[in-house]
Amino acid sequence: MEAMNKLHGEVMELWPFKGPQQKYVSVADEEGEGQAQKTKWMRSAPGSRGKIFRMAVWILVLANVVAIPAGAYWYFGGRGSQKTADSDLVNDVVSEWPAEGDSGGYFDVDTNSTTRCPQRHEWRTLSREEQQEYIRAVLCLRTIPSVLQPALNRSSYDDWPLVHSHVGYTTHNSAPFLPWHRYFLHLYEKTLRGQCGYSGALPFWDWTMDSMALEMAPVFSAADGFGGDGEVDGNITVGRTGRCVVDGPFAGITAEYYDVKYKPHCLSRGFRDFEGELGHMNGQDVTRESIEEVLELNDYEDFVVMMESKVHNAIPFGIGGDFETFTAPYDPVFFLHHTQLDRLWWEWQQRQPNNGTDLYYGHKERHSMEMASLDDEIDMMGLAPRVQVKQVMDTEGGILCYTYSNIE
Ligand SMILES: [Cu+2]
Repeated sequence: MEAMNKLHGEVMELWPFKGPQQKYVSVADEEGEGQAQKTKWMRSAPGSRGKIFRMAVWILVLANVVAIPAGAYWYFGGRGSQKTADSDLVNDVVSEWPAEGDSGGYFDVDTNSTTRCPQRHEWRTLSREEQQEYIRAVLCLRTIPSVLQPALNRSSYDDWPLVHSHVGYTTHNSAPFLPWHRYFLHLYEKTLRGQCGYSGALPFWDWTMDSMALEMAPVFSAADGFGGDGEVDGNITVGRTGRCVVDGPFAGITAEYYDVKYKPHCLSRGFRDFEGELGHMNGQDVTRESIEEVLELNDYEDFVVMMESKVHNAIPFGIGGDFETFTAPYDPVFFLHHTQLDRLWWEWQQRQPNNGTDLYYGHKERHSMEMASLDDEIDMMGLAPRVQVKQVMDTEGGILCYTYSNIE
């Protein structure tokens, strides 16, 4: 137990806290470029909205909950969708969004379902063709230009770790951890569909099915997944155990950043368990039983804290390499992991009154004493327009339209 805590402590040190903007500036200087981006990404200092606002917010929220579900039609805009109260706001979001191609619609809409929203499925339940199609679309991101750093000749693939390490960073250890990642995933899914012709929904990795031996999970298959552990006996590239991923479709791809430092290196993993033994990961925090304990917490703040500190952290800790820093989205498994976390939040919401769409409490952002509100904005650093937290509370309303396949 002591060894385990020590290792956890070391991981936390790898997740340092400094002003994200300052860090970006230093990265840009290191490269001698990117000046134009700086001012665009300066975030305003948090205001000093008092707690007294919470009551007023609640009234607004209750009024809004009625209007939100109507917005679900947006996703299928152009297919006879209805104009709704939310659609103006959504249209604003869409019009600012870079060219959204027609991707031909989801192949996986559950026609037996009462909802028209597509279902996200577990990775291993996809057909081999669907898996290959998803991998193709993810790799396609490496061929299209970056939205955030076009001058640096980066690709769209680089945008995701950049956003996550700069603005996503401030949402960890605080209330927006779940809604921020929900919007982030939604944008990723939209980009795969709009820019890379992907017609499916985001897959998730239900690690509860692999908790006995996470390293054997199908997502790490070289033939049908995202490749496996870093090279056995390879040189350490990043972090304590990261070594180049040498099999599967992502072998040899370059990650430009590590955490917030410009440090081009091969995509790296370094599986390890709590004892520091390589090649193996501990799954006790991601068993169905331990997840169930977390899902039973009825208070949002208790829930989000446990989701992040226990459930979420177990996977980056075990995978190591790029995944254990804030540039984790370089590892494509990041998105399957977070989609699973989003699914568990969705499951938790369904157990609450009103589908949990108004349950949102805690600190507004990391290291902030200000309290969170459903009116808070989700910042994507210029990758996409800001939206309010309340717009992503319902996966089948507001700006979102997706659901998850049934829990086994
Ligand atoms: Cu994150």
